[in-house]
Amino acid sequence: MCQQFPKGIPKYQENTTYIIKDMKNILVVGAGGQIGSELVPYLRNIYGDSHVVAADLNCAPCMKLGENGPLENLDALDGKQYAEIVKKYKIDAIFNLVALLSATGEKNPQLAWKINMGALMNSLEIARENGAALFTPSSIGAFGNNTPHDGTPQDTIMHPSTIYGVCKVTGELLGDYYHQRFGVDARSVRFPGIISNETLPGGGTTDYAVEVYYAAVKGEQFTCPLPEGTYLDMMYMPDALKACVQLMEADPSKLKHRNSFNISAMSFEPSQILAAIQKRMPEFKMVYNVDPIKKAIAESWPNYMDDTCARNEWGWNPTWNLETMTDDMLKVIADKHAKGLLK
Ligand code: VAH
Repeated sequence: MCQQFPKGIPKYQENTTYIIKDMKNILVVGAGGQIGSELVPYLRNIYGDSHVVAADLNCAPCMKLGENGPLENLDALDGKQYAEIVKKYKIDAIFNLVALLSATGEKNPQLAWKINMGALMNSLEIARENGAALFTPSSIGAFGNNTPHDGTPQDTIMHPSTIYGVCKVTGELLGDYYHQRFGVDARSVRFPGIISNETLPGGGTTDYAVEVYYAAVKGEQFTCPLPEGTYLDMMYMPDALKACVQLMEADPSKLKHRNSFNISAMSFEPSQILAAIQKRMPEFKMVYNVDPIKKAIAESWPNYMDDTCARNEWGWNPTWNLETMTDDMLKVIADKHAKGLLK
């Protein structure tokens, strides 16, 4: 039987000796990305700095992840190197965050498939060979035009129109297959667009909802690539991080689903995030210059998902909404701006 994901110990305190019966070791692959750069410190705060290994193809932008814990340079497509790192650190749980996102994928679908699926297959095989649990996120991108857009069901038509979505649906099927066929403890959530203030996302259709805050703080007019009225399911990073740990720590006997759970937090369209920012910064301006590719992708995705299964099977319960997120995003980004830390 594969080992379960480690139970979170109380908030990790430095210089404290923990008698940790079954502390495990966690590897985050793609640690330098939008999610990984915040998931690594979040996990280290729970499980201990030395128990969370950060790995990325390009460690240069995420060197600070190596300041208080292990950091490895890893090409997730190199199965041999990947397996060596898993054995070196006696890894029991892997978070595979490697992906070319939706808009980038449409520019080079063949490369997107190679990277997204190559990294996933290596992750699944290495998890199988080493008895490690595996978390690989899916996305609202796994749905398509013929899926109900409002209250998108947990179990429904999955017919995405992007290579990113095709990779996500394939990944969900592979995760469930590896669980049923080999007993791999593979779990996953379908993330909405994630909004954060640590590492800028790259090449996503939902990136506008991050970039708009930076423009506001810099006093710049923002050009929105999606048309007014384009609703999308969105989530603030603290809720996304909570979901990663909550799902991986959930009692497996309670899980009727595994790959992959709908999780939802808020749904808004560009004029609503504009209004939320203008409530705090009345002089902020936004104009529209619609990107037809991003428009087509966004219109094929859910306005909001039904996340009842996640709530019932592992206690999913988001805490951030557009108002509280806007307050926090503007505060954190303004602090960075004042310190000259914005690129
Ligand atoms: C993208 N941010 O836009 C990613 C995400 C739900 C969207 O997967 O591609």
